[in-house]
Amino acid sequence: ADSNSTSFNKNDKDKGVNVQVLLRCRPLNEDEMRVNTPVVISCNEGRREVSAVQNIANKQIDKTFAFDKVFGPASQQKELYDQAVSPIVYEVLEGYNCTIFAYGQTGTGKTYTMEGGARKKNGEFPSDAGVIPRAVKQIFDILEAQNAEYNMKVTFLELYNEEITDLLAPEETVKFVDDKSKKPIALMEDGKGGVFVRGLEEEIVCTANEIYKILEKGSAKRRTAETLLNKQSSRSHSIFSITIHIKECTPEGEEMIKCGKLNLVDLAGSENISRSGAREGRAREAGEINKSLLTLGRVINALVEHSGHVPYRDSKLTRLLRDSLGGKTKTCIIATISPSIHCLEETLSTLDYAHRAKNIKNKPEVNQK
Ligand code: ADP
Ligand code: ZZD
Repeated sequence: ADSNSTSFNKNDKDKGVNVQVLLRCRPLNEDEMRVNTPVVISCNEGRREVSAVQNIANKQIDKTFAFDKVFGPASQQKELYDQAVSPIVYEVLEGYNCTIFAYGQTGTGKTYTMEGGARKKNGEFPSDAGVIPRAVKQIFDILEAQNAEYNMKVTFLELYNEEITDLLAPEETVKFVDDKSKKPIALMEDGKGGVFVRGLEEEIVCTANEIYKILEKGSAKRRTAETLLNKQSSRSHSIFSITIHIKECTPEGEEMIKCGKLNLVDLAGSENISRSGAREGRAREAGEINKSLLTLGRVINALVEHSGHVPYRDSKLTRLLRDSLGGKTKTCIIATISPSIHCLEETLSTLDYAHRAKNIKNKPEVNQK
């Protein structure tokens, strides 16, 4: 049965709900086509399988991995959204917290999948829009069709080298990094096992267009910060979150507030993180080890191996997303890969990592108010 439907009975839920893992393979780009780059990945969407062709000692050995859904190189943004993300948005509106991660090597389509093509000057919705703008549009379409009474707020942050940048904070905080006016951002325990980001700007929004403007502002700020601080964007994580409160009346006429939150996470490039943990040697010397990404891998390992201590506290990313990894949030991971032979080693590492993550179980709960 389709495990991401909402038709679980109570017993299923007590045992937990697996993290959903989707695999997306991008097409070869023009340059790769021009030089006839060999393709080593085949996607069978119907069987939900991905195979990597490996030539070892002149023998062709295929490695096949199964996922909850597989999107091949020809898959369009709308297809992935309608099949994989739209059901999650419905759950957010039912009062669940949900998280969608994009995981993969740099250049495989994480940002393309999460953000997609740029906003058009004529205001038209881009056909290559990614998960974030589509989710925003769907949320407002549904709420407006239901004539619902709601309020909504968004946050947008970047995590680079264990430092959080608020992408919605006023401009100056980026321009003058040492300025006294810089608002301190700190991760605080909320006393209930969760964390919150103290000092993070929360923008209250009423329309989809307001959110698009905020995304524009946040993206611009991210780029400025990258240039000024000489950041390498592939090493940063971004988290865009939407929190929605919906007022509802029970059949008895009682007022009820449903609250759901959607976290959309574009992770740093997964290269330099080996299958077992830190890549030794060059990457380590160059200081390229991403503490948050490494810890994410270790948290996943600890969860799937039930090895007792789960090192959530070892990085900001895993502290921020703790509830998405073994907690009450419904989680979906979109793993992205390239079909090229030149990426094979990293691709196998991503396939392995993503396949393992399928074994994480969460215990989703509706937020009660
Ligand atoms: P990442 O965020 O993983 O580093 P990008 O999203 O920047 O990767 O993608 C790298 C390049 O490949 C971009 O030019 C992007 O437009 C293109 N691309 C990625 N995925 C797809 C896809 N599924 N279809 C078409 N083009 C894609
Ligand atoms: N990937 C595009 C941004 C880029 O790098 O330019 S697309 C969507 C999600 C998060 C941040 C930005 C966006 C994006 C956008 C485009 C142009 C200016 C700002 C933001 C977008 C795309 C469609 C609708 C809304 C926002």
